[in-house]
Amino acid sequence: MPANPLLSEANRDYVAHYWEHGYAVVRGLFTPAEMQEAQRESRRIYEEGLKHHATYRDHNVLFEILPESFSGQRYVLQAHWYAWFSPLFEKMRRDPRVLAVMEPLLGNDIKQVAQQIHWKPPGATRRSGYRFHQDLRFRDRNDVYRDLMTSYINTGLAIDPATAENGCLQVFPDSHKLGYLGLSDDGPIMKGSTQAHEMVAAGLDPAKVMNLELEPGDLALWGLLTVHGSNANQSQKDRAFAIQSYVKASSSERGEWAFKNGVSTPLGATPEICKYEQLREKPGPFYSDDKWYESGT
Ligand SMILES: O=C(O)CCC(=O)C(=O)O
Ligand SMILES: [Fe+2]
Repeated sequence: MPANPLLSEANRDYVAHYWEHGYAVVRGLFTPAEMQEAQRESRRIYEEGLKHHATYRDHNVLFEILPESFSGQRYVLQAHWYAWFSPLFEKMRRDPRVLAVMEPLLGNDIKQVAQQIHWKPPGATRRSGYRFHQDLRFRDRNDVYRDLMTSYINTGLAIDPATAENGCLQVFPDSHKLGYLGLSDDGPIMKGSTQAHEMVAAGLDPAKVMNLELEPGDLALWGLLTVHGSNANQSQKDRAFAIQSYVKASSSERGEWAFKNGVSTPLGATPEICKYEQLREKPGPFYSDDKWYESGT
């Protein structure tokens, strides 16, 4: 394949790495200046989320709120599909550099099925970790998604520096070769932590876990079968991480177009079904009364 001029030489073996190990990191996809702007925009989105007393949904837009009744202060843990009110992130989701990364894996007809910022506000420690899981858990396991590793790719763009201390993404290299393991299928992933015996029972060696420490602008990639998670934030620095999931358009009826025949494609007039099938019957806006964060440790 001809070298892609949008990717630096150091970044050109990520495709082989993804195949071999189930994840990859592309360094410096966006510039420091662009990321400073993205950090400001991420804070603006956070402030927007803080206006909601509880988890809020309007079509694909969602703010996941940890309310003051639980933590003494209100925190925003996630925002979904902010492209609907953030022109900056609407453009970044379909930036030509994203196509350059995705094209060797997904081709050039690509839809996006998730867009989420995950914050780990220092005061929200008890609910800022993600137990180990495979993202296949979140998808219908029918034939909407075929050829798992190259019909669907998850990407995580570091907005803030992601470190071991503030709960960077962690992966089990090569775990995509093990099939679906059912990790954390017993409850919410944003609660508690995966115990070593659970990893061992699933055939994983806890010593093999890898921290993906990232600078702003670095992009991590992982597949539907790659075991990953992250620790709670143990530092005083937040970790804004922008997760975007891309699919080969021919293998998914869902999603918003990102690249149509290689052409960057803006959001249309109305939202498409992405993650939540309920979008059709219950588009919102509404507040959720799910208090998933309350029980347990
Ligand atoms: O934000 C993270 O560290 C991981 C999130 C994740 O894996 C997920 O939401 O599926
Ligand atoms: Fe995940």
